Amino acid sequence: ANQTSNEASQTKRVMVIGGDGYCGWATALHLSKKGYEVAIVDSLVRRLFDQQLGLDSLTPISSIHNRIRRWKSLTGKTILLHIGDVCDFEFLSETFKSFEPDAVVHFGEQRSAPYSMIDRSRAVFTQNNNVIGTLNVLFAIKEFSDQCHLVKLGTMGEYGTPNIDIEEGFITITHNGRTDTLPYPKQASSFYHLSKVHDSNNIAFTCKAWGIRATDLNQGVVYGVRTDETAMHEELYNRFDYDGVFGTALNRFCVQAAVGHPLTVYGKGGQTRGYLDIRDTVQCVELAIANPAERGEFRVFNQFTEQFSVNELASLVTKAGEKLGLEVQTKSVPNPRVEAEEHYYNAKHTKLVELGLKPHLLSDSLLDSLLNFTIEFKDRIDTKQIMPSVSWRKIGAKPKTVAA
Ligand code: NAD
Ligand code: USQ
Repeated sequence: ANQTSNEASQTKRVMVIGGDGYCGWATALHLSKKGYEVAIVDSLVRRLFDQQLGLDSLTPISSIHNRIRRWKSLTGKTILLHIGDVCDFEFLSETFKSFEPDAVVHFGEQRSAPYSMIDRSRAVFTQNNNVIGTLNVLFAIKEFSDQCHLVKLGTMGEYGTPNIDIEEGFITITHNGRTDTLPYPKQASSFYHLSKVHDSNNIAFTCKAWGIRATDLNQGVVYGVRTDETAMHEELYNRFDYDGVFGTALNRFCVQAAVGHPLTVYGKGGQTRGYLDIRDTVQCVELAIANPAERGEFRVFNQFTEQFSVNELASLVTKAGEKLGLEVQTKSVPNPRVEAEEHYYNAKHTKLVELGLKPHLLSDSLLDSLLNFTIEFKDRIDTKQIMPSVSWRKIGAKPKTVAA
């Protein structure tokens, strides 16, 4: 039987790695509100990328210290904070020994596909940061908290766009008369997405070899910004990326509509992906924690609620914008990426629903409030950051153009 979050929250100490980021901050607050003991671990490297590339969140975001102080003053709840890099094993060991987590939610990676395709040094940074960081988390669990459940953020992009249905992690294949259930084939299409494939393999292996319990959440593209907790005070606001490096499809389109920039559909726009509302990200992570994997089990959940093509998103934003009196145009931008622009896509996503996920589907009212939110912060939009600046084919050709 599934545990309810109330029962589970009595005992659970949850370490949120990457808890200063977009998904991590919303999740840390949600878990704290639900009564979990939360410790945020973050190197703050994401704030540094913004400074290095001259980018900024649409929303002004407070320092992590002020965020946590504000949360305490509003709710009386304490969130512990450990600033450091999970690639530094000494730091991670101390953090594990002092906090003794029952569960670790690992969001703490370099998560932008374009960032990983800027040049060689960013490609190497991405794979080093992500793969070694996760490997260190696995070693820390083995050495210091071997009952601890790892909830790891993966990506739907690990599967690519095969011409058959996508299963949740595993596929049963009959070959030359014999049958086996095997990891679903991976065809990632950026050095970032590939880092997640490498992580999944390392996690699956340590579940077998050491009996680690792990859930790999293959998340789709997240949209939205407000959750119940981040909406409580401006110092709790979440980040909202709209630039060509860290901004993701639907969020970018809303900002573009707000400033009258044509929606940037890359290539033919038939690229189809799984999407979810950030309010469902926090719900899914809590469900995974409340219903942990068994010892030695490597579970994979596909974490998204609906599929859309880029063209469908553009047309939804156009309609929603028109209702608000915005004139929204779409422009086909030469695709900076190497990806299929017209393809079959049908991915399963039932396991989180079976655990109790109640999805917030993309609705007119959500699009309306997201558009109004972007309009509210319109003066902060730097339109120079909107067009894509990183090319998959010309990687490293002009490394300075991104910073300029
Ligand atoms: P984000 O960049 O906003 O947050 C990531 C956080 O991790 C940042 O605060 C960063 O400083 C921290 N971090 C990075 N490397 C670290 C390290 N070595 N040690 C400690 N902290 C480190 O990203 P996000 O959008 O919140 O994504 C969180 C996770 O969810 C990522 O793993 C990402 O791949 C995954 N994901 C995100 C989306 C999305 O649409 N945003 C979709 C699918 C999956
Ligand atoms: N796209 C456009 N126009 C834009 C931005 C994107 O057409 O202005 C297209 C892209 O070419 C791609 C699709 O939209 O085909 C999605 O791109 P994205 O930038 O929204 O998302 P992606 O690069 O895949 O990465 C994001 C997160 C990443 C996460 C991934 C989930 O940054 O951390 O892993 O979504 S998934 O897409 O399921 O792999």
